[in-house]
Amino acid sequence: MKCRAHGYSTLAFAAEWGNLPFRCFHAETGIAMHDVASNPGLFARLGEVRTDWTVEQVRTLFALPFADLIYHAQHIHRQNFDPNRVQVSTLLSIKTGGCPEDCGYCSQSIRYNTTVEREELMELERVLESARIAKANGATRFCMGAAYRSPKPKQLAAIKHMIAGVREMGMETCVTLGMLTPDQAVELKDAGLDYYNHNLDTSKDFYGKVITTRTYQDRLDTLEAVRNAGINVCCGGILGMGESSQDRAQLLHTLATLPAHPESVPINQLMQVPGTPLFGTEKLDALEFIRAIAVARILMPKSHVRLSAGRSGMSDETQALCFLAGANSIFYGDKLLTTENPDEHHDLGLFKRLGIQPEAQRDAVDTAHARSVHAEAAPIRSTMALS
Ligand code: SAM
Ligand code: DTB
Ligand code: SF4
Repeated sequence: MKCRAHGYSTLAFAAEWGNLPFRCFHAETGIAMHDVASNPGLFARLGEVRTDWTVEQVRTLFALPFADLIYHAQHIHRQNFDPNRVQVSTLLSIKTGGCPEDCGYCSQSIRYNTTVEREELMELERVLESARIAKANGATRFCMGAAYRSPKPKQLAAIKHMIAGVREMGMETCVTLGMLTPDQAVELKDAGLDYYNHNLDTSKDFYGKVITTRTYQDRLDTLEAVRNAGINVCCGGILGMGESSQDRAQLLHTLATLPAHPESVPINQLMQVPGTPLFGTEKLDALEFIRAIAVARILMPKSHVRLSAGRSGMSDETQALCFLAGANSIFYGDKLLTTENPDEHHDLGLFKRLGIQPEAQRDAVDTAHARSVHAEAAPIRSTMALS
């Protein structure tokens, strides 16, 4: 690396940068040379897909001046993706409410007095009808969520039919059903499942303040089972639950130091549900949320970072900054699982104003194993009804 202004090599610069009168930037990467010099283990390796990040490095990224952070995130984003394409998923709650777990944010736990009514597992035909509509509206992935601690054999059998049916329509499939055993993960893979969503939710340290009925290790075990079964991993968390900036750094650090990066990283903003313990939590500064998106993009350069729950409470400008920071996936449709999402009309308008096109389905979905999906960036060809 050579400084554009001074022609110093990184090493010479490292020795002398303290004497220079202004910041120098590397000609190709735009990285500030004093950053490289003071933290070569971090900045000299930006853009590399790596799983050996330290928490200190993650905190250093969070602490960058906002413009520098966004610059790095956007640079890395462009190395791996078309910056004007966003992947579109649609979400359906196939089994709502009555969940025995105590997740402090959740509308569906039986422990909290929310307005969500308990429903049985949805009939296959109703699920497929929703999937048809989602596909007609331009979604390329259909995500089915169930309020389970973990699925029972009979439930899994029914859900496998749903997966097969949605896949037959030519959409990618994703389910989130709680904890899985390794055998259940293999069963889902055999049914044609492309992605399994299972979030870490927050840092290991803060976790106990949000959930007591399953451990952080339980979550890591399920992620391992999913990965070993050859299913793409969708794993992220929730911000704005009252966690500290250190917790946000730790969450992203844990995600980025898994044996392989999740293919999809949903970053949710807490949807505050009356009746849940986390209702009334102080709202997270939007700039902190955008920072977290940018850091996720830098740490996991080839993963899709999903701007997930919480968009209905964000301004268009905040969402635009999230896309600029490297978010390239959303949930499309006016309902998440039980809470609201921006209506389709609004999202279409936002995409149009930002010049964003929906991403076409990846060709690689048939050979869904993580590394193969990551081998190439998504094809830039939209088959979607949206424009
Ligand atoms: N019951 C399964 C489980 O928890 O593993 C799957 C469904 S659960 C609703 C999926 C994820 O949605 C949670 O792990 C959490 O990250 C996210 N989520 C749930 N309620 C939320 C809320 N109120 N705000 C933001 N994200 C939420
Ligand atoms: C994820 O990370 N976010 C989605 C999906 N995975 C399943 C769920 C968001 C749920 C928001 C609250 C609700 O609608 O109940
Ligand atoms: Fe149950 Fe999932 Fe809600 Fe936790 S997040 S209470 S496991 S539905």
